[in-house]
Formats: sequence, C-alpha cells, structure tokens
Amino acid sequence: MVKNRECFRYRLAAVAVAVLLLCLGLGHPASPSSAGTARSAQRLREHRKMLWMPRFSRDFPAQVRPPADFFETFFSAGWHGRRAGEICSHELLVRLRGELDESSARNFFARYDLNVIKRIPRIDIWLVTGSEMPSSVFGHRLGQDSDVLWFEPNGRVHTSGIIPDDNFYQAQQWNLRLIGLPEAWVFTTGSADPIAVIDTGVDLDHPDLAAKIWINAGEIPANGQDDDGNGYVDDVHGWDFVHGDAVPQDDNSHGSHVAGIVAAHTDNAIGIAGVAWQSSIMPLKALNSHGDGTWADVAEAIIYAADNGAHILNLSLGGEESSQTIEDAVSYAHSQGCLLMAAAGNNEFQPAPVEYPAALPGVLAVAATMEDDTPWSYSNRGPEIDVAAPGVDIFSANRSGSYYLNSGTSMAVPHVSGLAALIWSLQPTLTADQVAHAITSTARDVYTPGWDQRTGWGRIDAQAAILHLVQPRIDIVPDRPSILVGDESATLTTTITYSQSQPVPDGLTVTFIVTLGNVSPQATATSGGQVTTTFTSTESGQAIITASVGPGFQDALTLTVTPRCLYLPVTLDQWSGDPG
Ligand SMILES: [Ca+2]
Ligand SMILES: [Ca+2]
Ligand SMILES: [Ca+2]
Ligand SMILES: [Ca+2]
Repeated sequence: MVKNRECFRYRLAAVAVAVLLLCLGLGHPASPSSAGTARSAQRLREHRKMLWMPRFSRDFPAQVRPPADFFETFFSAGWHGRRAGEICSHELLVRLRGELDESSARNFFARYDLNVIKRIPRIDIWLVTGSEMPSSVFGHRLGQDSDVLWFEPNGRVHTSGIIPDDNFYQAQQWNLRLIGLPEAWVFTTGSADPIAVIDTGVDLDHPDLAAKIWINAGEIPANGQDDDGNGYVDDVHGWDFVHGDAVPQDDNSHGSHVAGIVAAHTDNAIGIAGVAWQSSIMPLKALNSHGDGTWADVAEAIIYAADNGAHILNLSLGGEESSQTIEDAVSYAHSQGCLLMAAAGNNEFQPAPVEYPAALPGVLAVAATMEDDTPWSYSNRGPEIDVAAPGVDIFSANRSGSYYLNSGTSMAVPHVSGLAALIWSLQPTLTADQVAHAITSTARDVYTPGWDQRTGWGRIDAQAAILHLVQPRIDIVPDRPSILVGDESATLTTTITYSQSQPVPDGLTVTFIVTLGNVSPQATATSGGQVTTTFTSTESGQAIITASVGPGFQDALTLTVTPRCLYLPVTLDQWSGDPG
C-alpha cells in the first residue's frame, strides 16, 4: 500500500517536473550560444535546481531528459568557471537508484573512474572523487546511467558576513571570526576617527599600517613650528613621549602588534585584517624599546589623545601600583568624553590582581581568553574585570614590516577598542559609558555563569553588540495561505527593517532553518532589506520556518503540507440487512 502511494507520488512528481520543464523551455534544445555570463549563471541556477529532481529515470517521458547542452553548461559555468571557489572540484555527491552495499557501490563507481570517499548515512548519498576533473562528456555519461538518480558537485559552505581579502585572514585570524566581526562588518567597518594607541610606538612604514596613521591636519610637518599651538612641534603623526620628538616610531614591536589588531589596513589583499577598518591610528609612544615607561609619559599621552581628537584610548599596558598622576589623567580624559580601555595584566604567578590603569574607575579592564573561550591562565583577575577578548596566539604586525604571533592581555585590549570604534561609527551620539555598556551587556557569558572575576561579563561579541544597537526587525511572509497541497511550493518574502533610521546594508545574510522540507539555508538581502526564498517539501506535516539575522533577531512562520490525495480508511464495523 505504502509502496503504491510512493509510486503515485513519484508519478505526480514526474508530471510536475515535465510541466515545469516545458514551462521553462528546457525540454527543447538550447538556442545557439550567445550566452553571456548572466544567462549562463541563470541557466546554472535552473540546472542546479533541476538536479534535485528524480528526472534521470527511464520511466520519465523523453521530453524531460536533460537538454543537449545541459552538462556542457553545467560544467563550464558551474565547475570550471568563476564559481570554482564554491565547488570542491574533484568531488561529486551521487544518489543511486537502488541501495548498494559498499563493495557494490565501489564497483559501480569504478566504471567511471570514481573512488568512494564515504556514504552519508540515512540519506544514502555517496561522496565520490575522481582523479581527473570530470568533463562534460563524463557528466553526460553519468547522467544517462539509469542507476543514477541524481548527482551534483560537492559544494562549499562558509560563515556569513564580510570576508576581507587580506592574505593571512583565513589562515591566521581566528580571533576576528570568533568575536563575530564578519557579521558586524556588514553593518559598519568604522569611521576615520582616530584610536590612540598608547604604547611602544607604531611602525610608521609598515605596509599594513602606514596608510592608517593619523594625520594632524593642523600641523605643518618639519618646519620647527607648533603650527596648531597644541604644545607639540611638528606633531603630524602623534608624539614620542619617551624621546620627546615628533616621530613615534616603534622600536619594540608591541605597539605595532596592538595597532595591527585594532585597525590594520584591511581588505587591501595583503597581510592582516583589523577590527576597525576605517579608523586611523594615533601613535603615542610612552613605552621604550624594552616595553617600559613611566606614569608621567603615559599620563601625558592620555591627555594628548583627549585633547587632539581621539575618543578611544587603547592602553595595552599596566603597573602594579597606581599613581595620583595617572588617576588624574584618566579622570581628565573621561571628562572629555573618552573611552579608555586597559590590559588586566599578565602575571605568571596567579592569581594576581588587576593592574593599573585597568583597575581604575572609568577604565574598561580587559582580560584575555583562548580560542575556546576559556580564560588565559596568565590573565590577571579581580572585581575590576569588565570583559574578555581573545589574547592568545594573536597574529598581527611586527615593526619590521612583517607579522608575528603574540599573546597577552595587551592583545585582548585592541579587540575591544576596535569594537568601540565600530559601535561609535553607527551611533556617534552615544556617550563613552553607553559604548562601554553596549560592549559589556552583549558580551558572551563564558567561564562560570554570569559575571566572573576572570572574564568579567564575558568574551566580547561584535555581532551581538551591533545587532543590539541596530535592533533589526524581521518579518517572514508566505505568498499563499498556510496550507500547501502535495509538492506545491511557497514563496517566502523576508523583510528586514531597522528601528534606527539607517538603511539595511548590502550583504546582510539571512539564515533559514526548517523543521520539514527545504529552503535554501542562507540568502543575502538586497539593499532594500528583502530576501525571497522558496519553500518546498515532499513530506507532509507541519513546517516551522525560521528566518534570522543573528541570535535573538528572528521571525518564524508555520506552513502545513498535506498529501495531494487523502487515503481515508473505511472500516465496516457491522453489517446490517441483506446484501441482496
Ligand atoms: Ca603641534
Ligand atoms: Ca610644524
Ligand atoms: Ca591588510
Ligand atoms: Ca562568566
């Protein structure tokens, strides 16, 4: 009985496919190739869609066979062409008509010089590989084999969001992905406002930093005059408080590493990506070539930053004892609307208390966490800790124009500084305390539940921080009543709007989850904030479809899929009268 019903369903599917193919005009030979890229891509999309249907069966009418140029188009546009990055070039996923055991399947695929990599359990799909790039001739042969139900190239999937092209980004910068920056960068990559890096200086000639160094517009370089009257002669690129000159060149590497994390030249095809792409770096050298400095120099650097247009002060430094001078400098910068963040400290004898200035009120104290969000064992702890950020094996700039790995709470701080810059670029009217709150209140709780003295409110989460700022609203609406019959499809329109007045950015990724049936797992919103997707199901039941742009920002709808023919069981309980 069940089998018959399956057959009936397949026949229905066959008719539906035939109608669809005829509607699309795919049953006819393709017109001579003047096919431009767009048309090619369109055909590829159609073909990919068709691949999911059981249309290579012998039982199907001749007109639903693939058009003559099907495989040629498929392999040239989809396999060898510009979408190559989306496809595992030597791998196919194949569904066979019958269920074969492993050795029979190996024999079957050997006829096509394909080796079995594995079978995906439950859904009976084989992952196979060929030593040679399959050609259109090959594809045609495989497609014509009546034992093959369908096949498709093994595709690649990736996280959503903006992927910068810097060549070390994918291999080395796990830290940026971990804190949700690709998703945050869709909304903002920052503004040009400077971030003060109070440190050992910055490599002013580094290929990933040189173009990012702050320029003091009011100062004429090298004329021996304090043109802008700020008390510093020729301070075009900040100041070196250690040597008392206008060249805050890094002679240690620590400052370049920190500067690279916060705002390296990003998406420039070289080196690394930074957290805040657009921000400029105000290098203020207050630490010498050994990484040591004095409270006097640090305090003066803080005041310089506050007076010369920096609202974010990165202090990847600390001392065990406080000083009135540093407290006064911090208070002054705070009164000028600055947000200061500092390193908790790296003491090998743990537990060790939070260092200064991180331990001061009005300074965000940053602890370091590992790739798995556990606290770094050397990271200082205490009641002053506000947040944590990645700080171990961080890849960033070296002073000689190169790059290196470094670890410490110093490396954690610039992640937070960069996030502050992203937040402020979206909402410039926020106060420093509001920016700090946006960071701490959206941090991901790690280590022990709730605030804890090793990770504070948790590891920073740029995606969550930006989404909470923007407060997107998501509405998912079907194009038809909520009941689908048989294999009917529904078009779902998802609209994203902001409570803020900003337009929805290009490239915002909407993720779909279904409890039954199919819908493409991700789609990218157009600049109008809309995404259209198609829902289909070959099974009956209730499908809950959730559209989300990030944790907590989602909408769901329910569709009911019913069989096309209902089999109503009829039971004769009793028989009365004469059957006559
Ligand atoms: Ca000056
Ligand atoms: Ca000058
Ligand atoms: Ca770069
Ligand atoms: Ca915690």
